This record gives sequence, C-alpha cells and structure tokens, in this order.
Amino acid sequence: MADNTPRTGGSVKERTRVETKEPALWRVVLLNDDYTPMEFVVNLLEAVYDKGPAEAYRIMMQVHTQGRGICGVYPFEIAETRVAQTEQLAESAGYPLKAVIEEE
Ligand code: TYC
Repeated sequence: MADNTPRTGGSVKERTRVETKEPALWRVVLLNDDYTPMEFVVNLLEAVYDKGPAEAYRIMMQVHTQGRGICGVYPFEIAETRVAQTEQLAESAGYPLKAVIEEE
C-alpha cells in the first residue's frame, strides 16, 4: 500500500500566501482627430467620465494639442463600457472620435 503521509518533515504549511494581487486597472485614453468639435468632446467628458467643466476642457485641450489624453483609470469592464459609450455617442453624432484602453 502506498504511503500517503505528507512529507512535511513534521511542519505543516498553514499560510499559502501573504500577498494579495490587486485587480488590474486600465486607463481610458481619448485620441485626437480633425473633425470632432471641441464642445462635443467637453460635453462627452462631463457625461461619460463624470468630469467637471474645467477638467473636461483641460483634458480636451490636452488631447487636441498632444494627440491623446487620459479620461480616467478603471477596472477592465468599466473602462470598456466607457469606451463603448464614447464611440457610440460619437458615431450617433457622425464624428470619428476614438478612445482606447491601456493596462496601467
Ligand atoms: N481636434 C479637434 C478639433 O480641432 C478637437 C478634438 C479634441 C477632437 C479632442 C478629438 O479627442 C478629441 N475640432
């Protein structure tokens, strides 16, 4: 018969791990284009990303002058949903506005 006695040398592993893994976070990055009106982008940042008017304007101008800007950092599903809302609102209005997500 097989000897199934654990070979622990008399000690038993009581704690498997001490560290816990943080859930991954993703940033939503808004991209510039030549066609989407500035006012539309500001309104969208207020509506979809819960920004106040001054912060929405700042992010819009950052995207406009630097090509991209961070709208927020979220768990994966929330980030994806906000990108989908962004592109759905833009597409409905006939604008090519795009956003992407990147892991932090
Ligand atoms: N570049 C656009 C314009 O001049 C404005 C704009 C800003 C577009 C931010 C997209 O994510 C964007 N009308």
